[in-house]
Amino acid sequence: MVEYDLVIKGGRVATTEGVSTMDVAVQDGVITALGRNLPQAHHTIDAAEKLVLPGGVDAHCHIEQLSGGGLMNADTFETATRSAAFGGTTTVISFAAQHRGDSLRNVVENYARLAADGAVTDYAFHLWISDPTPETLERDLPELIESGHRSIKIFMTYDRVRLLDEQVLDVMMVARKHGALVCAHAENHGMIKWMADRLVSRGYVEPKFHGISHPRVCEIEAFERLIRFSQLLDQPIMLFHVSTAEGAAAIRRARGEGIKVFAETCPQYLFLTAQDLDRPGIEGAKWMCSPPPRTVADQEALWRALELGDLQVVSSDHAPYRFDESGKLSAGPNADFKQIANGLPGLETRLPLLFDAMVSQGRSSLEKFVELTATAPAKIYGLHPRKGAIAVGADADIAIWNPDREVAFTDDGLHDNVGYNPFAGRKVRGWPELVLRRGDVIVADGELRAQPGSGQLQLRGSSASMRPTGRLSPEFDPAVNFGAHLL
Ligand code: DUC
Ligand code: ZN
Ligand code: ZN
Repeated sequence: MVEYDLVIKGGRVATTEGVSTMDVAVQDGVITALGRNLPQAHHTIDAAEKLVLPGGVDAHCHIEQLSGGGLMNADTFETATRSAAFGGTTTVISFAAQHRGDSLRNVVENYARLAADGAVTDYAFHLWISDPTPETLERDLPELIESGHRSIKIFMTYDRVRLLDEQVLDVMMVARKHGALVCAHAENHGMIKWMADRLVSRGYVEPKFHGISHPRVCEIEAFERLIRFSQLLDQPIMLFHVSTAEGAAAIRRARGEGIKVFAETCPQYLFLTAQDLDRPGIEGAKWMCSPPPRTVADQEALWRALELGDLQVVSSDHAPYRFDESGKLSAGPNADFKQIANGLPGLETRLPLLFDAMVSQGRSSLEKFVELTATAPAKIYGLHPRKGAIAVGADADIAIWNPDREVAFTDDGLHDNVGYNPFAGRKVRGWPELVLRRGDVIVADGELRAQPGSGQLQLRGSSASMRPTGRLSPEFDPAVNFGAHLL
């Protein structure tokens, strides 16, 4: 008797808990059974010798978005999510980016419309706040959080978008009241601006000096500052794109103190260094991102921090700009580093790079790979239990990997609209050959099989990661603050 729409037969199925050979049955886009010798289905996929992994969840990517510097990035929802799908990712969280003067409600409506037209993966939005007016804080933000947009992004640097400390506290207070996670680009603004001006005024203008203008201590200072805000208000935070050993250590210490801090790093901090920007002329612009890639010792410290759980998530921070006048060279071929857009494409390469390092080369385990790239981000951002795991009741978002397939990255092999690959020249072993989203095959035989607009918006409930610990700081505790009620 035919019971299921689809059975994926005989693959090695991986969760954060282990790997075992079994069948996966799918009905109406949802995983309905896991086991051996499951009955017949309308469709069967033979996964013998293959790995059956949850589709990746990429929780940090910039899509069809105006940057902090005011430049439109190169990808639409269609091109970015197409690229994600080819790389085995089935859910992305990008930004609904409020710029000053924008109504947050309109911003979210606009991004939702763009994604509804173009996305081929499922998607959610971080609410990017750069204009915390009373209307934003008292009306739009609470309503949007309660309606399922459960994460907020704030910047501590970039002139056009950064918030002052007291504005950060205002945003955190709203998040606390309504149940959202506050994610941050945390770098010290003054140090960066001062260093950049000093470098340029002395003629140090090439892309490699971008890295020097973001001293490692500016990450450490801003992490520490935001951690203390989190402690003061008992509001959970997520520190984006950790790049330094000392940054990871600051997070480890804070977590040891019982402060609810989560943290992310990205492939560029695990695989690139400052030397990658040291190219003739302006070519180093291709590797310019903020924070900048650091040293091999930092890479090792970040890997260790991921393994120990100090850092929980690896996202791409896909921020796509072409190496031409529409993107990196918008200020001309002789621009100084201050005039060059920051960011790298990474939606498609994130999973293969990590799989190769963690699984093929044996740095870690398949279980940990699944955790960092799918299960942990789904849980932290409130997408669990629908997303991020091969489990009964979860959406059938599945990537079937050939663990032996070798791929050499080149500049023209990706499916985004960027035109170069910052990891070109590297070889990886392990590739997602067949990708399903809610039970539908969206990538097979090197071809996209999904229509633009077939991705769905994922509204989220408040998750455990978003809840305060309940340990009030003394200044917020009426028992010791002379009875003041401040929450
Ligand atoms: N830095 C950011 O802060 N955002 C996008 C990409 C980058 O390099
Ligand atoms: Zn950032
Ligand atoms: Zn970013």
